[in-house]
Amino acid sequence: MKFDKICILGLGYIGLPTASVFATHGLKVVGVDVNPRVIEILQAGEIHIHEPGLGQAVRQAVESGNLSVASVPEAADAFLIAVPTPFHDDKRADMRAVTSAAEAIVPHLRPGNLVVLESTSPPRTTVDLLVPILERSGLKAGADFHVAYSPERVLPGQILRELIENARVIGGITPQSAQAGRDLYATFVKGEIIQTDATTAEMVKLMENTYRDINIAIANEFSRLADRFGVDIWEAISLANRHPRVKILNPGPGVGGHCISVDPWFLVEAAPDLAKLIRQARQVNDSQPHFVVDLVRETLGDLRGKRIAALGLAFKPDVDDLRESPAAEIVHMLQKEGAAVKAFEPFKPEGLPGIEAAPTLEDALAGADLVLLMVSHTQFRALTPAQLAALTSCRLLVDTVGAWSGPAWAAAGFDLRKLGVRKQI
Ligand code: SAJ
Repeated sequence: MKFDKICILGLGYIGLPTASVFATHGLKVVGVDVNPRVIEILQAGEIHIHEPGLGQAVRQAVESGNLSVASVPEAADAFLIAVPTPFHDDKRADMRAVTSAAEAIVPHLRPGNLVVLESTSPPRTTVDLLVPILERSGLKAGADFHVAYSPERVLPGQILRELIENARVIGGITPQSAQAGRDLYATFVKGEIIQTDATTAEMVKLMENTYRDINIAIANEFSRLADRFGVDIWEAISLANRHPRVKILNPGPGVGGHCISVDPWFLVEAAPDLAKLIRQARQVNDSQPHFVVDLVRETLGDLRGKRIAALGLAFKPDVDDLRESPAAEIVHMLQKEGAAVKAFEPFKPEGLPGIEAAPTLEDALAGADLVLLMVSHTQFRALTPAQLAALTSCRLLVDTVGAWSGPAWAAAGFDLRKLGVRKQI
């Protein structure tokens, strides 16, 4: 199938890079977002998210004349849905954005079109939710138009490279739909393109993130065990990983972001009787912030009135994304115990409501009783003991991400405590 024009619904972390890549590969792209602020920012030549290289990619796409933005969809050869699928308070998937995107496509759907869902969704969403909405057009899915599910698999921070290089799974509601999806993504994907059915593709995506969540959960549980037994978890992991078939991930303050901390719940929701290990892993990772607060309390004693400099609020290194961030949760928990926390997040200096944001590292460190490292941003990891010592008189450090190590810290007068390492007294 040949595609000249594509309409992309949702211009967030996935939709915007995808729109710009399609546009720079020669397609006419209409990017649609329901948020007027996003449209305004993009029309002014700016972008609303931080992702390395994205600003330039969007500018190039707009300058090529191939990318335009709008608040409603219009007729096109293909429609791509890349809207958020968060969860409700009870951890059930919130599919409202997918539903309204599908509804917005209906008036523009024509015979021969392709509709692709990229948003992470519970198993069977494409066939049970998306298709019935699209068929309100009076057209028959699979016969009159194609429908496919294609999970995005890109890593925030590396999106533009991974979009092009990663293997892509395309699940069609029919083999012809999968083939149409392949024809579309072949526009820019250099990785392998694998065709399957829609529900398998949905399940693949959920399995990938659940697999990672469970592997991080075991690393976090190991950090608790190491602490109990007087073992340095960072050393133990690096030794275990010398085994040719072992690759333990890193413990940390918890699992955040809008993917790994969310997606496994879609499987739990769909089959609670079967997804027991998945639920347990989620609970382990969700409870990790408590272990960080315990560590801070053990180090500082009663937290009332104590001043803590929190380094990092993002959900992971070198991104500006604060969604589901364990670091932010830890700050709130410390505040509840009476600590005065000043947080410095270099990628989002304004921080979050309810958290005192320090505009600079120096500002966060001023007068601190303890420095709490929660995100392994390059900038923090690169700090030497001498540099930090010059910035603050505080000598009490808690590192929850294994970024700082070695005798130089003690030599510079620091008392460095780490998650998963019991201080031997
Ligand atoms: N984390 C750890 N320890 C580790 C690795 C990560 O605690 O060893 C934490 C991070 O700090 C972060 C969270 O886990 O809080 C998730 O970070 P991540 O880098 O593992 O993953 P995401 O959420 O940025 O992106 C994931 C990726 N999925 C997999 O690696 C299987 C990405 O490929 C997906 O496209 C993305 O989810 C998504 O959009 O679903």
